[in-house]
Amino acid sequence: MESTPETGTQVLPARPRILLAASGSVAAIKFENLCRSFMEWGEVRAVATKSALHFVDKSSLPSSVILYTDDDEWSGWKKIGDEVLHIELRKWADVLVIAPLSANTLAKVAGGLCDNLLTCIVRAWDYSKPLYVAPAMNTFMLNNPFTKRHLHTIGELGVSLLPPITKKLACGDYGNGAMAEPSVIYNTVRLSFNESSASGNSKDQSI
Ligand code: PCO
Repeated sequence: MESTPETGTQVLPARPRILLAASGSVAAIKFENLCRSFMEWGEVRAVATKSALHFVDKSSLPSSVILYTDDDEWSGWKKIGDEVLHIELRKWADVLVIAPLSANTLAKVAGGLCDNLLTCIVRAWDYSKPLYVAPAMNTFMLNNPFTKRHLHTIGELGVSLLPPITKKLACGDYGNGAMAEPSVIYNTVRLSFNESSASGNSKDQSI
């Protein structure tokens, strides 16, 4: 986000640059819907992990949304001085939204691991810019003590939680762990981004 040189006051971008990421949960079937919602507000670029690609129908994504995958990370890199994709995307974005956030990607980012494009972006993230996560996983995984620990750790970094909801899950179980509805994700991020940008504090919605 830019600031005025005279005052240092943050300028709210008219159309923010939104980096929307999906990791490997079945809730990634809703990624297209999320992309279309966020396009109403800003410029959208998308990232999908290898596991997310099981659930994201690439051909259904809006043509204006560039989808980056792990294959793109190094295919454009030829020599010293060339751009590195995860650093360029980290610089480009005004806001990062990870929806869905799988149990595995949550554990990796909480531990600082960075073995794919998405986790490298998070590992390089500038926490003065907002980062929202919408976890999605089976209830047994959600209730596992690791989840609480990992959410607590990323909350301390300034990550904002879009909590999962209770409903019938993909496996037929009924319980908490479904990704928040795309409309809720979109409205919550947009409102909180605008509020925190206006107050000059992007961390006031932290977990
Ligand atoms: C898989 N995990 C899940 C958790 C994520 N599920 C959801 C919803 C969808 C249908 O409304 C799949 C989007 O249930 O977010 O199901 C093992 S049980």
